[in-house]
Amino acid sequence: SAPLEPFAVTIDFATGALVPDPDVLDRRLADLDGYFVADIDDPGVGAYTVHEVRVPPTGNNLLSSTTVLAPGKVGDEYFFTKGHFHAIRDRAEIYLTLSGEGLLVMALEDGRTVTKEMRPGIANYVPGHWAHRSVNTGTTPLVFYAVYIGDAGYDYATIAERGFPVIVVEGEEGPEVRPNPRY
Ligand code: M6P
Ligand code: ZN
Repeated sequence: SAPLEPFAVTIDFATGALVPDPDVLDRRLADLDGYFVADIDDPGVGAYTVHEVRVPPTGNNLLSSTTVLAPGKVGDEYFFTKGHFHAIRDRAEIYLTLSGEGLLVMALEDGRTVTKEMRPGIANYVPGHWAHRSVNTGTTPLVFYAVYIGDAGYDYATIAERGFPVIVVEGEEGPEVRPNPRY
């Protein structure tokens, strides 16, 4: 296909806002119904916003976005993104954290799980085949920039049905990663 024109976007590291910012997706707790162990009190509460850089979603392009994940908990569980496998399973992704703190939970289909710290300056590499979810364990928005292969696509169904093998909860001494009782 014909070359695209080179371009740039400006990223506000504190808010995740892009300039220009044509494609913004808002997720409320209502969109995460059934994802937490405890019931959601207020489905209207905002959970996260995704700001997407607009390029064609093809295998020769890199899609990218910022995600702004609010601090908060449902029961003992910190707010998280839905999480997904890529529809094309082997497609990889990089997360660069811009502000806040959290955990990146990654799981293979056989249930093997790896959890990595997210904080400003850390670039997390998510190889193909690993489902990925970010969790805000802090008290400020967790903001990160994601880059992934354009034709990766989304498989939400597996996570929506089974969840991740682990949950991240507030324990006595801070965040704890525990087995998911419903996995
Ligand atoms: C990151 C990327 C996006 C993803 C977003 C929210 O920005 O991985 O592709 O859409 O996080 O995560 P989810 O789609 O799982 O809700
Ligand atoms: Zn992804």
